[in-house]
Amino acid sequence: MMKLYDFTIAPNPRRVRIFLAEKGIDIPLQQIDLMQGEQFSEDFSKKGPLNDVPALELDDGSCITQVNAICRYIEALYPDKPLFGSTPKEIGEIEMWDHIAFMNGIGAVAEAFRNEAEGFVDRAIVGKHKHAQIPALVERGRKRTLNFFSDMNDRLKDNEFVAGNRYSVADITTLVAVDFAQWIKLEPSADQEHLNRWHALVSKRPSAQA
Ligand SMILES: N[C@@H](CCC(=O)N[C@@H](CS)C(=O)NCC(=O)O)C(=O)O
Repeated sequence: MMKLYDFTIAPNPRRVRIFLAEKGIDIPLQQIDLMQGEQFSEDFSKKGPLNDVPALELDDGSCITQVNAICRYIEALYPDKPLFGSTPKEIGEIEMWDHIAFMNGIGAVAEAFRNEAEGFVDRAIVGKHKHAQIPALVERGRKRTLNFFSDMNDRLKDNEFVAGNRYSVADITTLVAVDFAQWIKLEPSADQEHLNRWHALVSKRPSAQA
């Protein structure tokens, strides 16, 4: 029986929950309270190298961490309704846009948030190593987030979904990035009509509630 280590309010575990919901797969969840520092407990430290969630525990007790790795494992187990594409071109394009959404979307918001939030002193980078907050990165992260909105608005002008004409894991990562931006009080502007059209569309899918 697999188990997913999760923290409901955190953005990265939500990516896996949405992925599972799209696939119609139910996996028991166990909360790791990041605000209480449970990710640094002796037990959870054995689960993966970065003390982060999500982490997927397999039947043999081993764990896979990192959203992309977990979702690829699930996709390999349950290839129906592929979310990483079917043809070589689709696979390449989905990977490309998923990576962009993680780096320039989730990465940008995290940069602004973690370098400012009080609870993240010396925790500006995920993991057990201490990294001081750098105040200048707050403004940079915010600027990068706004650039991400603008780039995705351009992308979605001629594409129904982020990686083309079908819903994929790149939509999941982009949705979570846009919603995560609320943590730094940013959202797409009203005139970013393509991004707003797409956001309303993917938010309506039942999986978005996961
Ligand atoms: N690159 C990682 C990102 C995971 C990540 O950043 N997880 C956050 C929650 S959204 C975390 O576990 N943070 C632990 C901490 O802040 O100490 C992945 O793909 O899974």
